[in-house]
Amino acid sequence: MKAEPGLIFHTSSRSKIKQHLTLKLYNDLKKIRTPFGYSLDQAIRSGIENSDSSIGIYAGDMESYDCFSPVLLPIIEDYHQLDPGWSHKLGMQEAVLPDLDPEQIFIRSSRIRVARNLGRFPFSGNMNTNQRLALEETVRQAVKTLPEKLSGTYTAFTDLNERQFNDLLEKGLAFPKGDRFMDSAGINRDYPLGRGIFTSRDKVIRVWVNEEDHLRIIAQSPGGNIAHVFNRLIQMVRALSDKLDFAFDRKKGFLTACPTNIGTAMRAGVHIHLEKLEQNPSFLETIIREHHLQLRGTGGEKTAVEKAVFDISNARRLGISANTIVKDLYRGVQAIIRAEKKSRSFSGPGLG
Ligand code: CIR
Repeated sequence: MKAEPGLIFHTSSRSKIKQHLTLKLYNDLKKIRTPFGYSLDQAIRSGIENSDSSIGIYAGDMESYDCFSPVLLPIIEDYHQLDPGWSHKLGMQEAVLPDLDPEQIFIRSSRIRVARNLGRFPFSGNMNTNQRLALEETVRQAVKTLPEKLSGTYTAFTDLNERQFNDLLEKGLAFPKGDRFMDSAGINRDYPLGRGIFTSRDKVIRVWVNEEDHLRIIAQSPGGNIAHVFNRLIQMVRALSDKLDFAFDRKKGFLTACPTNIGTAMRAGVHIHLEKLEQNPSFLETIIREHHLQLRGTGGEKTAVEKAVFDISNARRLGISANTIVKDLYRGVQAIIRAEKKSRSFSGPGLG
């Protein structure tokens, strides 16, 4: 039988979409259009064009999750390793946890982000220029009326000259154009138009507008005070959800462009310097796995580890609450610091 043109995934591809999209399923779903006109061919384009995709599918709106559920659900259950009867778990309450690294020896910074999308707009890869600008305007108005303790400034990237923009990029404040996976999905279209960043006055909170998701709400602070970062994030998420209607499903949680992010849509992590454990990767991996964490390179996804600074964050996002994610991270990083301290003391002073 001749394969449909849209089904020619590269033979080397190990993506979830290749594993789960049978020809029959493709034929069943190919004529469907979501209310914002998104098709399966658009959804899987990134996986076709990038043979090294790990997932290979993006949602074009919240309805994509219903329209393409015969292929998206198995991918979600496989990626998130869900048990039968799984469901999003509510629970995002202020936490009280001592600083993980009060002497600031190991942890460079703590960062927690959630992704949010607005249900009444198509998602990033499926937006036209006007929709992207309208979304930006909606967010710009919403952040103007935040309570005093959350207030700050919104900067549209197109309002900056090249020097100002590069300066923000270097400081990690602006976000660059997305990678080739996002490019194939249409997420980079019109960049930097319609993109911008809100920064709170205390600089702990940032909101990226129109990156992979409509909003990435981020709280970040130097050191290991994870509870402080989490609590600031919660305040901002609550304030914004009073003003904006986030795409949400009772079973799947918060809906995002990439199915790997649905549920809590949260990544909670630290940048941590591990000069000894770097030399013992299998031991580090064991602790990471025990605590349901994930190791990434210094610059995040698909980057290398530089100068022994690891990005360690939660591997689970769906089927557990935001508070459990923070607890997992906390206990995991505690165990990692204990192991790193032990290895440093075995080497003796001045040897490491
Ligand atoms: C891919 O399929 O490789 C890209 N679309 C990126 C997937 C994103 N995230 C992930 O694996 N956590």
